Amino acid sequence: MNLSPLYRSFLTVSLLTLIALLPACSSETMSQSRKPVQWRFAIEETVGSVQHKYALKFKELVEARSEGNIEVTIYPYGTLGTSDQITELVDMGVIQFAMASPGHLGKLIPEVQVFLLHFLFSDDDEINNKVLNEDPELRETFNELYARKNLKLLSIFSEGWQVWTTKKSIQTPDDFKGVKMRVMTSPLLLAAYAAYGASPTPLPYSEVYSALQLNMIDGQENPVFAIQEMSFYEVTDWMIFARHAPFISTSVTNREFFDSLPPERQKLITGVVNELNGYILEVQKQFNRERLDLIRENKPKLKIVIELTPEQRELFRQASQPVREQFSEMTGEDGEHLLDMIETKIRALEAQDD
Ligand code: 6CS
Repeated sequence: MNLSPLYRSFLTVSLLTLIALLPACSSETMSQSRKPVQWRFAIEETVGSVQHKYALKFKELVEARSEGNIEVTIYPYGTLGTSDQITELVDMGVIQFAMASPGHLGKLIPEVQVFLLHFLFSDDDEINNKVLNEDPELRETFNELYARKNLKLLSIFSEGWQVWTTKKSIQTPDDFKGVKMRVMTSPLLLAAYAAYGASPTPLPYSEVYSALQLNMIDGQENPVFAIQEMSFYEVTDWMIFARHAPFISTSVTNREFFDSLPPERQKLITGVVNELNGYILEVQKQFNRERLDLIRENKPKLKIVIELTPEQRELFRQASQPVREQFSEMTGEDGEHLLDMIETKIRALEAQDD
């Protein structure tokens, strides 16, 4: 396999860390020895990110509510591997908790790619949050899809709007012609950018900066906070807000591990993650706002388009519609039903708000 040196060293570090972890693998039986039970939580982002804040709050609440009987260790991105590898570690039970973003998880659970469709979600994050976390029918459907892969879905949350950083100005679908756009690894994202005429290039998160620097790609998308902390703005010239899709992530645990827990521990976990939904919404809004200011300060020359005109957005919306058919082809009737459900529920809540 032709792996880049960065990726090769990344894999080596992951493997070594994994080996170091294995003998200490936690289990509930360890609680009998009065030592706190170890729960491991891997995130797909670095220290200081939205996912890190989520994991820190999870740790704080779980440790306090278990009165010191549980200790949570957080593994930031880069310590255990790529998103795909982290999901595998949860499936194997090596770690108990992780973030699993649909941008990567779609390879394993195609239906979660509904979260990647452009111009589906509401401009109002509270509405998206409500539909994704409080609608029993939708949650039941997703719970079942995750359970088939030995995962228990804990929560679904937005980390803010995806924003394009590119080497050239992109304001209409025509501008995307021939642009090598980095996407996460779920197949639907290839379809989403091919629909605009771009050349989508799937890459793990850790390789995006150097790929931009070496001109192997011409652009990428991520929420503002991630663009700042991964320094993607340093190696691009434009930052464009099209409000085409939110970056949605999910937190998960190993299903067998969760099912083996006593009911009060299960309740502890579900109580904490439910509480985190409102918390993380405020965190992401604050991070995305503050870090845009930091980017501006650090690179005054960056051309920032906030945001495309309604007419330009409409061109993208129209060009994105055929991708829904590709989603249906990838997921069959169940996926179509899921898409219908989400769309109907979001539009109904929007209508109530008007
Ligand atoms: O672009 C990515 O691959 C990553 N972006 C974010 C904001 N979180 C995790 C994901 O893997």
